[in-house]
This record gives sequence, structure tokens and C-alpha cells, in this order.
Amino acid sequence: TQRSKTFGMIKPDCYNNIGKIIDIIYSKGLRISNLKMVRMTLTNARQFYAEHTGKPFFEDLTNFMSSDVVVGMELVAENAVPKWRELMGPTNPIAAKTDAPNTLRAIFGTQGTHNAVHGSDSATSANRELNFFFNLPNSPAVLNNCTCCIIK
Ligand code: YYY
Ligand code: MG
Repeated sequence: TQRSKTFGMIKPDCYNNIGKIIDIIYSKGLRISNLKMVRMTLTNARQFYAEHTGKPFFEDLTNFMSSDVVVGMELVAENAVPKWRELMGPTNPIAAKTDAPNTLRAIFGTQGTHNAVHGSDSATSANRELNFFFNLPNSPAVLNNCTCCIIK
């Protein structure tokens, strides 16, 4: 099997667990080939999650995702997309705690949109999301002058 790429993101609720999550990523055989900490604007978040526009959780989700810093990662492994989705666990972190207790969302997620990590759902999404985060002229900008809430 050829190595492939996916896009992973550590969400704002997981700021205090960035190190632990990266340790787990490496311990499971994934590797990080690019990484960037940013604070997304609301516009960035709405573009990133455009497929969910109009859904009941969309406002909550995009407000949360632009509320503080995130860490976006280009992840490399064999079968990177399903491998990272499996390590993340189910979307709902409360369900994850009973259904898949060893996953990142079970361990680090709390409820609702606060589910610790993001992962692309297909190779097509991975390409779009990696470009969105790392390669476009309007990709989220690196942190500058304390635009995060953490040190306020
Ligand atoms: O890909 P994944 O993150 O597992 O789920 P999506 O269906 O793409 O939804 C994106 C994001 O939206 C999810 O991580 C949490 C939030 N969300 C929610 O709060 N409530 C839902 N019923 C579905 C999704
Ligand atoms: Mg998704």
C-alpha cells in the first residue's frame, strides 16, 4: 500500500492537550509532514465547513472553531484518511466514550461541537482541506500579536 495524506486538526477545546495528541499520532504510526497553529476567522470556519451550511449546528460549530487557536496537520500514513478517522472516533464525543473509549474524541472531547479533533472524510476532502489550510492565498494566517485567547 502506498502512503497517503489526510488533514487533521486539533480544535480549540484541545489546546491543553496538543502534546498528548501529537504523541498518540506518532505512537499509532502516523507522521506529521506539515503543521500550523492559527486562529481561524469566522469566514475561514464558514468556508472550511461549507458543506454543513444551514444545518442546526452550523452557527455553533463555526463560532467555536473561530473562538481560539487550532493546530492543522498534514498527516501521512498508509490509508491515512481511514486510519486518522479511526483514531479520532465517532463524531459525538459522549457516544464515543461508550462506543469507542480508546479514541481521541472519547478521551479528549466533551460534548456537541467540542469533540477535540477534525479529520477529512475522503481523499477528495483531504486535498481540499489541505489546500484550504496550507496553500491558498486566503489560508488562515499564522498567529501574530496575541490574536489567541490563551494568553489573554
Ligand atoms: O466529520 P466529523 O467531524 O466527524 O462530523 P461532521 O458530520 O462532518 O460534522 C462536523 C462537525 O460538526 C463535528 O465534528 C461536530 C459538529 N456536529 C455537531 O455538533 N452536531 C452534529 N449532529 C453533527 C456535527
Ligand atoms: Mg466531517
